[in-house]
Amino acid sequence: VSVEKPQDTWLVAAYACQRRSPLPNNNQLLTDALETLAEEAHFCGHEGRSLAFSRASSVLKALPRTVRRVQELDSLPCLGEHSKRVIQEVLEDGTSAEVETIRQSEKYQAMKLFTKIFGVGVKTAHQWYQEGRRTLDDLRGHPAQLSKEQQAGLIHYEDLNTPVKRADAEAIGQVVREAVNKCLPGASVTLTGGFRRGKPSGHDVDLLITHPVEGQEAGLLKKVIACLDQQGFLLYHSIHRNTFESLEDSDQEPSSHASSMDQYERCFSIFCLGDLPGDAQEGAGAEKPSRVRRTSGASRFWKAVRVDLVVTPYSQFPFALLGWTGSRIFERDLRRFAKREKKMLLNSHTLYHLEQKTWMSAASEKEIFQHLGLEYIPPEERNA
Ligand code: TTP
Ligand code: MN
Ligand code: MN
Ligand code: MN
Repeated sequence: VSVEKPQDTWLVAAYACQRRSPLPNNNQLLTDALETLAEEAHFCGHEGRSLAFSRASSVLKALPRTVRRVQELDSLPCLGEHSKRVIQEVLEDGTSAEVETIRQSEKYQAMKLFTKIFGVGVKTAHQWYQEGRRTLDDLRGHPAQLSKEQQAGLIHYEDLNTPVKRADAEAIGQVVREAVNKCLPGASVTLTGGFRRGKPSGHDVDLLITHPVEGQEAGLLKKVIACLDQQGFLLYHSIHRNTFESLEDSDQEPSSHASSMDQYERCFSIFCLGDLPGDAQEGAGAEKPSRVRRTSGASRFWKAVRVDLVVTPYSQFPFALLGWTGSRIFERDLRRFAKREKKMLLNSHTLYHLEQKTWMSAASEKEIFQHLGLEYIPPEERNA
């Protein structure tokens, strides 16, 4: 919670999960600069440094108005010397020489280009950079060296790097809802990720699937995928067991909950979202998407869209919802707060009390905040 004090300084809590971060960001110029530094550090494998810049940026997102003078920052947490120096530069000159140098550097640009390919992380991008590759065409020349995922990522590069609009996200949600209900009546589909936080657009569509009768959701993902595939909606898909732990900071995870994890599956996919002129006439739902087979490149009525599907048992639903709504910094700080301040381990399945050695159940996100002794922050204010 940030409160503006009369002497023009702010009180901002140290953990992102204790702050309200609504969407209008009053300090975009500053946060963009800090996020470039965070990204550059990430590209170089300096995760601690990257996180520090991300946290600094996140703090500025919680401020109720635009920063004008660097002195206003004195009371704020998470702002290191380096971040403050860059902020000062941007405040004075409108731009930071360090940030501009990074943005124009060959390495940053190549890393940025490569990591925007679906299925490519920093490690792969860096390897390609070391091998002297710089463009997408450099990669297209060696398709055998690419995973299936990366090949799909290259084919649909332009579409997948065009922001997905909310209407498209809702339309895909509806398509998935219909498929899910065909496979398992009574199951629900919830739009999570950035769209649940109120963002008008995003890089993908995150959907969470569950059924109120625990256990009914087992095996559902495979059926839903088969159903969607049969209807021609899928350009690419791969099913994984939940891999949150390996992607995120794994040091904060309870070690044994394998049995509950077996039912927790996710699918990375690329949807074919289209509006056939013919289909639009079908009914009132002009928004209703329909797949269109790829024919020639000339005039297209379809677009490739990244979709993440996650199936969760009902008892874990609030944890999954909280875990998949983000933002990433908000999630990170929830877990860090739980561990450091409450001696609890939080992930997208459970909350575990380390000292009482008990799992704490929750029927809603609100109950999870309560267990953690945190004021409830609605999704629209989790844009940390
Ligand atoms: P993203 O879809 O990566 O991000 P986003 O929806 O906030 O933003 P964008 O509009 O760019 O899509 O991730 C959404 C949330 O899902 C994020 O808070 C973390 C969570 N998540 C997992 O739980 N497991 C994973 O493996 C990944 C990649 C994300
Ligand atoms: Mn998303
Ligand atoms: Mn996602
Ligand atoms: Mn887990």
